[in-house]
Amino acid sequence: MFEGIGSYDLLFHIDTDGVCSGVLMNAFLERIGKEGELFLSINPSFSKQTLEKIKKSSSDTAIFVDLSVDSNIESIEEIASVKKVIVMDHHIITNNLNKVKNCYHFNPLLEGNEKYYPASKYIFDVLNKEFPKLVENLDWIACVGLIGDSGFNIYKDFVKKTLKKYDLPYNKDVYLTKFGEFDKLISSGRVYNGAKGAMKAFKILRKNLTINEFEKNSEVLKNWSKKVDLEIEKQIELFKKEKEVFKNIFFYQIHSKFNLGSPISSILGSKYKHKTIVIYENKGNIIKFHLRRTDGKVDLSKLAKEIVAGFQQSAAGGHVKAAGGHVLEKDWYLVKERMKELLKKD
Ligand SMILES: [Mn+2]
Repeated sequence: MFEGIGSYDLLFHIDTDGVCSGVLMNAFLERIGKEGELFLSINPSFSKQTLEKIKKSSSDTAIFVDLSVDSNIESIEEIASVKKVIVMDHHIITNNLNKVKNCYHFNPLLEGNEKYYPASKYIFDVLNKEFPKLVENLDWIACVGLIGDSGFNIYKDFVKKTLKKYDLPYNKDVYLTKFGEFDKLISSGRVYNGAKGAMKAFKILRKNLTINEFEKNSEVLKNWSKKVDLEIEKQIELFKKEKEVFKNIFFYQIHSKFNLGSPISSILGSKYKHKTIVIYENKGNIIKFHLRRTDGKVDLSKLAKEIVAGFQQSAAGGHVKAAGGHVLEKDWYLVKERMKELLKKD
């Protein structure tokens, strides 16, 4: 399948797992002599402009990693009418894109593998199986990505083994290991500056494919990360005072110049394991929300889809313990009420 590629566009999710997936794919394709045209860090529900850009680019293949674009089947069909489409993802599936002509859809769930499988680890494993020599020194990038997607507990042995391989110390608090530190650096791109920041993190990582080089050349990300940390501390304090409590749900609206929804909800999710954490932010006329529930008692992917169902310009998706979505601001009140109704017996 990869042999048939002439030139490609690469689209990746803006979080750590997405950036690492993108870098793994890009490094592999460079090593087999393929050139990329367009690199874009995007969200799963991408815009019309992005669609046009991909359609018009001179590449013959569009590759999407860590993006659940199967929920956006019309756009994928449009792209597949002019070029080959490869999707490598791990999110819950809405459509099997292998049905679309010219489209190749890889997802562990399509192979009957229900185990939680962050995209960067999945892509690394797929490539490593066929081309072990080409990717053997990229294993650490898969570790960083899977930590970013909260997969550490499931892939502890792989992370331990890889730390050892590079003579790095292990710590049972994974965020105190080198790979946990790198996850924080890469995610600070998105947090500090959205898709543009994620792109910056991608560019730095793809140019620095060894641990030492990345460590040395990630000053920009280190600076962003420091600023982000201060802001996170401030927001956690505000959360304690201002959160809205309903039964076992904690609602909190963030007002910040950074994109803190995802990191704040993850921190609070692991702190309050038996609460459903709902963090939301106002972005233009849209409310973006982030859900976390670490004890697994509520299926958040299902919940997220149920609460936005039927609302205009809405989207939702994710995993059992972490999910999110967006709705128009005018509908947010109703979405909240629906959530309260669905969780009133929890
Ligand atoms: Mn992911």
